Amino acid sequence: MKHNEIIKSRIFVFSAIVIFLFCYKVASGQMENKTISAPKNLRLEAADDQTQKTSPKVQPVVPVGAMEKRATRSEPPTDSYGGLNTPGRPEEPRIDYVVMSERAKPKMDTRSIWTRLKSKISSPKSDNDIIWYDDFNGAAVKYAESKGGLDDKESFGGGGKSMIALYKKGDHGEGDRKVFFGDTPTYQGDAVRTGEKFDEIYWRVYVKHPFGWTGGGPDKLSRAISFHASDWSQAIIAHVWTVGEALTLDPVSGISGSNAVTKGYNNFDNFKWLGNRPVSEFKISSAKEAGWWVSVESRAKLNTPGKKDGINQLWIDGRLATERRNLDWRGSYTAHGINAVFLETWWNNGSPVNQRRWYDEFVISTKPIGPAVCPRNPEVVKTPYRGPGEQAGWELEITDNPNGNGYVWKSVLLKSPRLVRVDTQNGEFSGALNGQAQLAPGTMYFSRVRQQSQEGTWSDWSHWHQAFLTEKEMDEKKR
Ligand SMILES: [Ca+2]
Repeated sequence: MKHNEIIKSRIFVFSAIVIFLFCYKVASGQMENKTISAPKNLRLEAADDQTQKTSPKVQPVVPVGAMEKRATRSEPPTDSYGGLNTPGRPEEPRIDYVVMSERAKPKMDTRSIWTRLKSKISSPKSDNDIIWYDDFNGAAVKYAESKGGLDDKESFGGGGKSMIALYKKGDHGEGDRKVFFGDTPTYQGDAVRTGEKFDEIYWRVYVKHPFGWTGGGPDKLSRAISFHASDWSQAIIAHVWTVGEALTLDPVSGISGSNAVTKGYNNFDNFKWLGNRPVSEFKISSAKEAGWWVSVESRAKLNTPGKKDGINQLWIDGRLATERRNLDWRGSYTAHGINAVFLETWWNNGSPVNQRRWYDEFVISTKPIGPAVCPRNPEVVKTPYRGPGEQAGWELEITDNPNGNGYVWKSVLLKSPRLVRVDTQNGEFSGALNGQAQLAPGTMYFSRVRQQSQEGTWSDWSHWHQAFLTEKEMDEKKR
């Protein structure tokens, strides 16, 4: 009996072990199944990654002379700020931006670079008017002073970055860039084009407000300055400021006779304000014009010493928006020219809400700059659809005469979400360009656009806007 009991207990133990092993195998099999099923995709991704490493994708060959035909540019996101799903008509759209010609982009004068490198090269190229250029796309453009960051989700022309003008509720704003040049008595070590004197400059920046922008315009956008002392005393200022939702010019003189009389920065007591006017008709900071990149170009021309012939002008979206003539900006003072330009964000009373706007394509030049230069078959990008349901299509027209009714190109009903190339596939050239396959060289054009909902309801046409220049023939030869 004792022997049998031992055998029985051994059988029991053996059976228990077998059952245990069986259960363990099933359990571990299930676990194995689990662990295999979860990382299956990861394994596939790894395999794909490996494939890409070993056999890179063959890039399509772009035919020589067909650089503008890169219409394969990917569509921009349909909406960065949330769509507007409301009944009724679609909102009146805008052209957000145009894609710039790479070869016609402004190039900073080599004198600027040489000055900064403190090189002794002494025969500067004299056919370049650009004192400063920054597309904020990440190239190392070093400012004497700067605050605030860059946004890689917004850039004029798509791709790249822009400067952020950041507003927290109740704050005056954060973000600035200060450029010193010519005969500046301050920041000489960080200045460009030192040893030169500038009595006239142009400066341009693209400005974009987001959909939903509120509170009107921040008071300060930019200013050109003639500093006359190293303590930042100003002889002349050309302010580009805001009134309500519009822009205005506010020129200031710190001169009496032939002497600069200011002491220190913003020495208001010794300023002669030449008048904060006129206000632009275009309301750049209105809700209606939010959502697209607008070109703002300014000009300051000091008066001939002793004469009242100074000029201050402002162009918005390619049109002269406001101007001052016959200014006595500097009396007969001649010791310093214009030697700094600041981009600014200051909002006197603070922003009513948390928000941001953007600056891009910043140029300072000795000659008129104008809006961005595009290939003669430009790629044009609409603002994201805002309206009931989905977008069914949209239409674009291009004109060289924004005050008339005619157009030189009209699109077919476009089905792409936002981007179109102005060519014979997507529309028809007419009027002065009848039978052509491209826009004319070296010409300024404007665009207007409308969009249609799924239900077939059209928005209003936008006004003529988003001015752009086409490449000159000399640009086209830079292939
Ligand atoms: Ca940019």
